[in-house]
Parts: sequence; structure tokens; C-alpha cells
Amino acid sequence: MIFILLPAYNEEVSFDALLPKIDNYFKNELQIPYHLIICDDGSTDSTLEILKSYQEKLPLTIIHHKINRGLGETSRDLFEKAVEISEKDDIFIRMDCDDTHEPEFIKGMIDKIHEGNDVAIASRFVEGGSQEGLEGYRKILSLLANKFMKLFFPIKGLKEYSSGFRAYRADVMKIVINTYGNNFIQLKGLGFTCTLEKMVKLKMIGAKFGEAPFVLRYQKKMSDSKMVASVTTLGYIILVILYYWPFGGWRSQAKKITKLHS
Ligand SMILES: Nc1nc2c(ncn2[C@@H]2O[C@H](COP(=O)(O)OP(=O)(O)O)[C@@H](O)[C@H]2O)c(=O)[nH]1
Ligand SMILES: [Mg+2]
Repeated sequence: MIFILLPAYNEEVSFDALLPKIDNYFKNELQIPYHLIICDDGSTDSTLEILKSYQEKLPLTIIHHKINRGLGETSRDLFEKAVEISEKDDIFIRMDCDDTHEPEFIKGMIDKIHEGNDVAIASRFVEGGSQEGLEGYRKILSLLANKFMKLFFPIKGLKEYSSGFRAYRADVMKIVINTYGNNFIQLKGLGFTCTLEKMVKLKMIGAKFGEAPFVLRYQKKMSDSKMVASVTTLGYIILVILYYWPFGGWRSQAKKITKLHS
């Protein structure tokens, strides 16, 4: 079973394009069962009403936050719910709701998991991957973010660090949540930092990462971007400090954790 995890904040314009496309992909192309878990994170538009109307048509679990809690808490709740309702051989796919992450790339990600990886990242930077429709400043930001992450949290052979479009083994997510508990996502109020934090926590337990080609079609985005560059940059800096802090930083804690595959 594949679980699709979608964080949604004011995404009313995106669902009619995205949800039927996901349904069609699983039913007609992959022909494997899937289940959607969508978290409406205190949206002020009609996100919740639209999701409720889809509940009769699609295999869908809705999580609802009355207050906007941000991507970190939303991501935590999505993964905790997925771990609760899945079996160990299932796979979680975390996508954006904004219709820029095409389901057609999921097959390649699932294949990478079946090849023995714990996490498969949809990558713009491997053969067959690319990005379209990004403004110059977003391209530069993304390039700098990836260089930053590669410098401080290098993972051998990995090129794509900032994409939130990833596949995860269910049993590995269960281990990571059991290992860290409420600290699985510690940097909750810091925008998109949680996407990097998740990767760091998985690296600390010895997870194996792979990449599958992905074409980001940013020109398809209808909703406003929720990325706040200043907050996310601050989050990255805090993450580096917490990780390398000489007095009990995450790096020294990681040494005590039993590693997967060892
Ligand atoms: N739950 C929740 N989701 C958010 C929040 N901010 C962004 N998102 C979701 O996170 C994903 C990434 O945001 P998006 O605007 O697509 O970022 P961009 O593609 O990098 O410009 C989308 O699915 C958003 O709906 C938030 O405050 N709470
Ligand atoms: Mg997006």
C-alpha cells in the first residue's frame, strides 16, 4: 500500500487538478492500492470543505488543525498518522499540494525503495530530472540551499536536498519516530526547515538515501508560494548550530544511536 501525505495550507485552487490525477495514476497506471492523508493546516479558504467533498470519492483521511501550525507540525502529524495506520512494508510519499509534483514520478521513487533505499528523493539534479518555470531568484535560492545542506550534512552521492517530494519506507519512519518521539521535528516554527531536519534525523539513524529523476513544473503552480526565505534560512542556521554544538549537540547524540543496516 502506498500512502500519499499532503500538507495543505490554503490550497483550494489545487485539489481539482491534483487529486483526480493521483487517483487515476494509482488506479490505471500503477494498479496498486493507495490512501491519501491530507492535513488541512488551519486554512482560511475552502480547503477543508473541498477535502470533505472528496472523502466520498477517494480513499482519504483528513487531519484538521483549527489554527495554522506551519509545515513542521503538519508534517509531523502526517507521518505519525501514516505510521499508525500502515503496515511495515508500505511506502509513504510526501508531495506538495500545489500541483507542481506530478504523480508520474512516483514509480521511479518506489523502484528506488525496492532497490534497498529507505528514502527516495524526487531529484531535479539527476539524469532525466530538471526544473521549469522557476524565477531566477528561486533558482538561486534553491541552488544555495542545496550547497549549504551538502556542505553541512553531506550524504554520499546525493544531489537533491531541498525537495519535499520524497518516498519513505513505513518501517523506517516508525523507527525514526520511536527514536526521537516529540523531537522528530524539533524546529516546528521555522517554515520549511523541517524538510531538512527530517533528512538529518534519518541520516543520524543510518538511513539509506536514493534519488529518482523528477521534473519540477513550477509554472503549474496556481496557489501562492508559502515559502518564506528568511525564516527558512534562519532555520537552516539554527539546525547547523544544534547539530554541531560541542556540548551535547545532535552529532554527539547520533553516535549513541543504533544504526540501521549495521
Ligand atoms: N500545513 C501547512 N502546509 C504548508 C504551510 N505552508 C506551506 N504548506 C504546504 O507545503 C507545501 C509546500 O509549499 P509551497 O507553497 O508549495 O512551496 P514552494 O513550492 O516551495 O513555493 C504545499 O503543499 C503547501 O500547501 C503551512 O503553514 N502549513
Ligand atoms: Mg510547492
